Amino acid sequence: MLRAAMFAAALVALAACSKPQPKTYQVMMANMGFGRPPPELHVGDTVEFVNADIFRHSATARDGGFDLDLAPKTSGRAVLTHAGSIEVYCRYHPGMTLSLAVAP
Ligand SMILES: [Cu+2]
Repeated sequence: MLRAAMFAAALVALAACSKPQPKTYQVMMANMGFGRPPPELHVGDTVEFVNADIFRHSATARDGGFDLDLAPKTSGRAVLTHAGSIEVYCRYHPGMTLSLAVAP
């Protein structure tokens, strides 16, 4: 019984090792705009939006994947759940846009 449990635990550990570890990337929001998108994003990674501006902004995915409402000097996180191009905008300032390219 204990042996089987240990074997199962080893399998889980192996599976965890074979996949790249998810990473967290920051995207700044300042001067009424989004900063540079991270150059390399994969499914499972987290994007932390940091509102360094003096205005309230949102980081809203057009596909409905996430919608972060960020007061000045706050931040919020979104986990990337699918591959593809994610278009992001600010609900308060529709001219603020960002495109995230997410690899599988
Ligand atoms: Cu805004």
